[in-house]
Amino acid sequence: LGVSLRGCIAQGGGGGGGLTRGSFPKGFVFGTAAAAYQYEGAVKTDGRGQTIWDTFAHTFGKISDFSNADVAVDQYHRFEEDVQLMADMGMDAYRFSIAWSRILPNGTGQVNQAGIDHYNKVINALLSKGIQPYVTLYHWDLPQALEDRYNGWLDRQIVNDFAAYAETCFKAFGDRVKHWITLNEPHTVAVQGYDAGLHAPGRCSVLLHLYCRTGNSGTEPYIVAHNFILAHATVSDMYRRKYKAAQNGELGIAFDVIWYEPMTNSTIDIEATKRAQEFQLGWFADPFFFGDYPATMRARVGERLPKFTADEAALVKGALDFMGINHYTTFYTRHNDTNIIGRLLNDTLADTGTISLPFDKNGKPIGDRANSIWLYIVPSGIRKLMNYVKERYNSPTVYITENGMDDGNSPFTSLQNALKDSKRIKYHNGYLNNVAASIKEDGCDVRGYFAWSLLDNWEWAAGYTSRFGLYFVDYKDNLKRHPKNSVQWFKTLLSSS
Ligand code: PSG
Repeated sequence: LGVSLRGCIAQGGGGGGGLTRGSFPKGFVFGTAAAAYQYEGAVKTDGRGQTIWDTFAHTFGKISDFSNADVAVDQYHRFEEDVQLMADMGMDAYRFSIAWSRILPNGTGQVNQAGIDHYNKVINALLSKGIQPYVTLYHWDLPQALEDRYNGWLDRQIVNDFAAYAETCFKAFGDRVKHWITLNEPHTVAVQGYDAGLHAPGRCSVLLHLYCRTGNSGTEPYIVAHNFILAHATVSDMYRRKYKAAQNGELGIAFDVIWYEPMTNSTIDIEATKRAQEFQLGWFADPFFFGDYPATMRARVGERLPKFTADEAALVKGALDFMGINHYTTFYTRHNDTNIIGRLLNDTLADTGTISLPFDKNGKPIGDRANSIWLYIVPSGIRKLMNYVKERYNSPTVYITENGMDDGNSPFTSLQNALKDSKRIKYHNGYLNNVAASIKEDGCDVRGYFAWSLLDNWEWAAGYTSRFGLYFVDYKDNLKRHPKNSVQWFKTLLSSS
């Protein structure tokens, strides 16, 4: 607790904020994280096929600032400059994603050599600066062809097609890539893409189909979740059988996890808090450790929750080499079984019988807010989460695959002021102090930490209104990158011993 308290108090302005490399075990990996569609742009370059996010972003009314990521921050053309920015900070690793539709423009079939060439150049540029590639295979940009052919993740055929794509990547890049994140946030995709309809492919049945043309919020999230789990398990099995011996890499999933605290100390709210977490992390992680979904989910979702056959359960159980955790915030949870709003807006939330909010029962916010309406700053949450993971899953290897906060994108903020991101420094200092404590004091097996994000970038349905970068991107001046103060803070930390 001492460490986490100090973490909250330290402003971290002096660089490192008391933290040093030595606060973490030897070999602890520091990196930044990114994703293809949010960064690359060049959506029609070198044979890239269209994706469901191109389609979604170009559908009127889906993106809050009416933007799209056709250009994004142009990392497709500027990766060399961006790798240098990472090297300047002393980063050990870069987590980025491969766009499936650059490798296989139609999702399956003919491999696009230009796509392979591109990622070879990126990987080699990183390695030449001593930066390890942590590669995400799927960060939401499904080839549109597969959505058109069989509704993408809703069809079991996706498991085979994803495995074929993954195998292409292992063959092309596996000699140099030793850490693979097969899937980014399958939970976010299931809920936002198929229940609330706020993310591609924008399917839902909430609000009497007024918001989404098609979909079924009560069933589809559970079906795509099942296929995500089988997809990772199938890829893991294939990698272990055919590539592991020669390449010796590791495969994980990046799970999105909000930490939940009970809103009151009543038994009913404490039970609700456990349930909310089982419906979030447990939904996707339990099958890999226990071979099935949490019993609470089976009880509440009933026949809508798909079942694993005995063979599938055996394939899934044990198929994670490490757990990636994308963690940003903490909410309060209370029991809520007459969930009218849930039933109207979000069926999987209604199924939980809970409601989670960033305010306590008196309306007091749980912490300082960032720009995003869901992002409240609660550094102690990450330590509690690491301990929860350790207890529930018997000390798995964990990487924090994303952690960070955003500022707004106001036209009235001067460049000079936008670079003064003391709130971001305080955020990373607070969260990193708690990660360090979870390792040193609590014995959690956390191996690395990736700040979201290297640069400001295109924040999905929030478009360019949200700035998560350590580097500021000037959208009005040729996407020029400018270091925010947090860059110097990381540099000081990473050059310490
Ligand atoms: C993750 C978690 C929440 C909302 C959005 C995300 N939450 O706790 O309510 S998305 C995730 C994603 C990355 C985003 C980043 C920031 O993997 O692509 O840009 O976080 O939203």
